[in-house]
Amino acid sequence: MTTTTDTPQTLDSLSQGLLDLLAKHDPEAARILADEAERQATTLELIASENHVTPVVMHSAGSCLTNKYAEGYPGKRYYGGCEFHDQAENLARDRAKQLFGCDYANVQPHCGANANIAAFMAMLKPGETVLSLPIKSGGHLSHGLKPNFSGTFYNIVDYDVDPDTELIDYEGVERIAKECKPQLIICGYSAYSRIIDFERFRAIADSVGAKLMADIAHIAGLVATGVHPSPFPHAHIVTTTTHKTLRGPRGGLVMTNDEEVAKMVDRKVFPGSQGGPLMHIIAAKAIAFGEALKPEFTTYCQQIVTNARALAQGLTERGYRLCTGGTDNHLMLVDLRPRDENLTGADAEGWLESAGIIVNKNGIPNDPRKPMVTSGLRLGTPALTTRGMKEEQMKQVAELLDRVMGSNGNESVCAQVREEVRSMCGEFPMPH
Ligand code: DSN
Repeated sequence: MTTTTDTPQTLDSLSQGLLDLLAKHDPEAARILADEAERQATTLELIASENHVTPVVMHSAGSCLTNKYAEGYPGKRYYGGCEFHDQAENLARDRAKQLFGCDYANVQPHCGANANIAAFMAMLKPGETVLSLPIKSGGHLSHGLKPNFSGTFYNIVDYDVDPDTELIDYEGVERIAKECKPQLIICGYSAYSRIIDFERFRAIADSVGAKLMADIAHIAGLVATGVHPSPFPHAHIVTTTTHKTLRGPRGGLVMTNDEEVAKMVDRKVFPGSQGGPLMHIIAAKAIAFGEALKPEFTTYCQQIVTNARALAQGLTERGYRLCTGGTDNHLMLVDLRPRDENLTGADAEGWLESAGIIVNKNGIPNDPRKPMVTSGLRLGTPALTTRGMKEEQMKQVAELLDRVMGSNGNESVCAQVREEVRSMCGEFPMPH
């Protein structure tokens, strides 16, 4: 068992203070938090949808605003005592609008899936048709997976990536849209490494009288800083999470330029699908958006992409195949089979974790293996870039990844890599 005194020095002072307090108050919970802090500080985080927030964002997410009910919106609450909650929500809304260059923002969704529930309810009647990319090809479960609310209450039609290039098949999207006449077309993905052509999607939507929804959960930070083109003015509605490349607290956000859509979104978030907003998280969103408006955040996002390209190159040189041939953003989908046809994503994920490298297995387009096995890994650079790593470290990470996978998870190789990872993490501490 790790005690709080074993917590790495990279822990920020407020986290250390909390752990000290908790060690007296609830040692069992203190141990869990201390162990997780140590895990994060001493491993390489390559999950494309994760990041390390700054201490101010982290601790604002645990502030006194958690004590308050504030159902409603600024100036129109169902509870008294909301003066500062109104200010916090207005600050978050104004900064979101400034960051993404749009007219309306709802900062209340608890997460990305909740943002998408509100967006579906605002744009569609139950049973209407949605054209989207399925999860097996890089889409998200809230874009139409059968057991999800989206697949349960709406008529979902799939488009796909081109089987040869693995790029979005825009001609296919257009052809299927003309056939199925959807009310809504969704673009924006969880495992797609290339630029999304929002303008082309809008032209397709217009040609069939559909609305366009862009879910920029993964690329939000890149969009906010101009490192990826913006879905505005093309999309009628834009949803996102706030905790991936945007590096805010875990949460969701819905944006639009259309006043009527904005009114519907507000109604569908509250009371449509949520009750009391998480005001502590909304305050932390405001603070994270403030960070993202600073010039250094643009430099950070540019480095995320530079790092992704360097990591991609390192893996390609070692015999792995990158879906679509590479990356334009923060992530890459790695086909493991050319390196070793028996290598699975599930095996690689387990071996790498034992070596201190955290990844997720991920199906590749037309993957013959099941989703819990897969032939691929999805890797992303937002978290390592937050720690200050650059191209040189990405080459090193590619070498470490290959050493583990090339050894078939050999225990002594994993143990040796674990030590090298620990020492790299010491050189590149967590935000503190
Ligand atoms: N689960 C997230 C991801 O990893 O991409 C999407 O919500």
